[in-house]
Amino acid sequence: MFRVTLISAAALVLSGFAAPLEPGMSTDIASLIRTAQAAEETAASGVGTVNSVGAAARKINLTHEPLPEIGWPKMTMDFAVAEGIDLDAVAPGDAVRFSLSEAGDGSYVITAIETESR
Ligand SMILES: [Cu+2]
Repeated sequence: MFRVTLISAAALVLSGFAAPLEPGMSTDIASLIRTAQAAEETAASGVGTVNSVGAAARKINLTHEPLPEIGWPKMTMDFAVAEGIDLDAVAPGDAVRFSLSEAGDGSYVITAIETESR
């Protein structure tokens, strides 16, 4: 929902105001567009196994298979999870398929996750 809202806001800005990303464009608008573009792009998708879920902290620990799109080997690590992702739907031991987007500070955030049928 967060992602859709941002993209809609950016689309509104692009269609309703001056040409996009012109010099002199308000920093707020430029930053809104960059945020929407970042949220839109899936940097990598992969599969892994859930080790732990921190629903309150919106973190999940996964052992993921290699992610060739971003050059990562198989590893075990914590991920931040985007707003709107239901962490009650996953539990330790689940095999999952997930998507990542770059958070803008060089880290990656999970923007989609679902259990794999097996
Ligand atoms: Cu990793």
